[in-house]
Amino acid sequence: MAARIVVALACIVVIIRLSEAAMYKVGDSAGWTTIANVDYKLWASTKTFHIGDTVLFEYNPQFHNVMRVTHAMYRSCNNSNPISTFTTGNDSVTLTNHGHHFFFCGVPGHCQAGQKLDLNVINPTSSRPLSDPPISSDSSSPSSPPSTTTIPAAGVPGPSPSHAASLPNSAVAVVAALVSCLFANFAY
Ligand SMILES: [Cu+2]
Repeated sequence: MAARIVVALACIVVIIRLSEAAMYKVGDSAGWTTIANVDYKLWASTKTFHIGDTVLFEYNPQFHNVMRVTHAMYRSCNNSNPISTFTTGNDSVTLTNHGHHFFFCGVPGHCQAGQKLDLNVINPTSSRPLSDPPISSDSSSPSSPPSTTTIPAAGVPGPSPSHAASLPNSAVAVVAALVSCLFANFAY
């Protein structure tokens, strides 16, 4: 009985967080570019990303693109086999799972020039009271999981590179969370 209440409370917390999903424009006013010398690592470190949040890449598609890649590809700026590629110049990506999410511009030289982004989405189930503050661990931290290639865009049909997909996506996320929470509750 008590377990059910705990699960139900956890569900409520998760759902409230999902319903407060935020949209972040990568690089703020500079957008996704090489010419403004934006420190995307610094940019990401000033934010706390939650599941359901959306990041928006705004750029001139004549000069840039967005590739979602694994940690290994990110480190080596290897653009040969991206997980997904976005090319519209106005690409929003909804963060559907916790852990690190790696992106860079696939135009030769741009990743090396710093047009790369490592987002860490915090794990809602591991938020403990005060014991360890949510440090925005950098990509080189030894505590990062070995291969966080958990990028199956949970339940969302396709890596929709569409604009204005943020609202429906977060709505889907909320419904999915509700269903899975109810499921978990009944499984007890
Ligand atoms: Cu570029």
